[in-house]
Amino acid sequence: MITYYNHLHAQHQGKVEMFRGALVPCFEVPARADHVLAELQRRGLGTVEPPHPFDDAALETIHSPRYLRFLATAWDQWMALDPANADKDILPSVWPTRTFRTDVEPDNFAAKVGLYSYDAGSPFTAGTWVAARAGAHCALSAAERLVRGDRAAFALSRPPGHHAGADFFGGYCFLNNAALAAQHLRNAGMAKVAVLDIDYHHGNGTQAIFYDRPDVFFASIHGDPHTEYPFYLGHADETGVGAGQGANLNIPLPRGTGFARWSAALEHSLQAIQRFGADALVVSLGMDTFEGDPISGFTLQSADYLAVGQQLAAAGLPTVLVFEGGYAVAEVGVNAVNVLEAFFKA
Ligand code: SP5
Ligand code: ZN
Repeated sequence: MITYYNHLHAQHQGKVEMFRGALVPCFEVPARADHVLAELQRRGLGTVEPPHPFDDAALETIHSPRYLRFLATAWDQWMALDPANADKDILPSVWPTRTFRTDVEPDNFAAKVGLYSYDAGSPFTAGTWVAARAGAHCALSAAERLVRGDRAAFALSRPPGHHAGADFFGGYCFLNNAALAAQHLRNAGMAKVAVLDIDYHHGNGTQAIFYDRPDVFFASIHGDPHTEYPFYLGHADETGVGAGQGANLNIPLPRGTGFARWSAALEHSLQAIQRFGADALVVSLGMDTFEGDPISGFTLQSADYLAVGQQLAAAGLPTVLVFEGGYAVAEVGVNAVNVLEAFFKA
């Protein structure tokens, strides 16, 4: 199995995020990806390469041109406000909620940041655009391997992607890597693609991107949004709209859920994906379902991830795996590579 490793990921290094009225150190840190890479190399699992280049039109298959222009120029706009901004992250502080207009892009920079985001937990830094774009290229490169006939490929990148929508960032995510991979498979001629999101948090961005589409099935197993981030999407009654009706499956589970129940939800999701008739699978591989995760509430153990890899492999579909969340930094390498090794050996 080939791994496309985002060699530029460390250029995205947020300092602080908002939590309960205070700015606290970011959970989404460069060491996360370093640990996964080190564990892959320790076990000698497949080959590791940097992503292939793609032009920005590839990103427009999912993201709006207006949003991409914002991401590409945000840091320069920030620096133009005050040279002292070099030492600070961009964090949004104002948003257009219900009754406000979102069709007019304001000139004010803080207002623009709010237009293109939905939380104050996702700092935008000097290297965020460069890192996120290379990460998207990892996902596109991995998808291209499936087009060329490979059984599986892994996009090892950060920042993660599944909370990012067509025109907004949030949840530590800027470009939706899994959605880009799925669309790349569709454009290459695969008629039906499924995205299976097993990050602890609901993949609101991916769901929103494909919600009205019959050709991309989205399934997600996650902490119940009544209590868990991202709160405002991910309920079980969200089943798709219009032509996409029936092509969205949410399985919210309560805090404290362990592997027996979680694994049954995975089996249920994979059966739905089989019934849908997917030609390929994109897995949003978040490792924040781990018991030791500092911001999440499920209780999966490291050894459980071997069984996850076996379950995914048993679906028998060409599979792109895209790294998402997982904040127990010391364990994230072992846990992620347990999935990959079990998948690879199945
Ligand atoms: C990709 C991904 O996993 N994004 C998750 C974003 C979650 N952001 C909100 C984090 C809330 C932090 N709560 C801290 C609880 C400490 N006990
Ligand atoms: Zn997550």
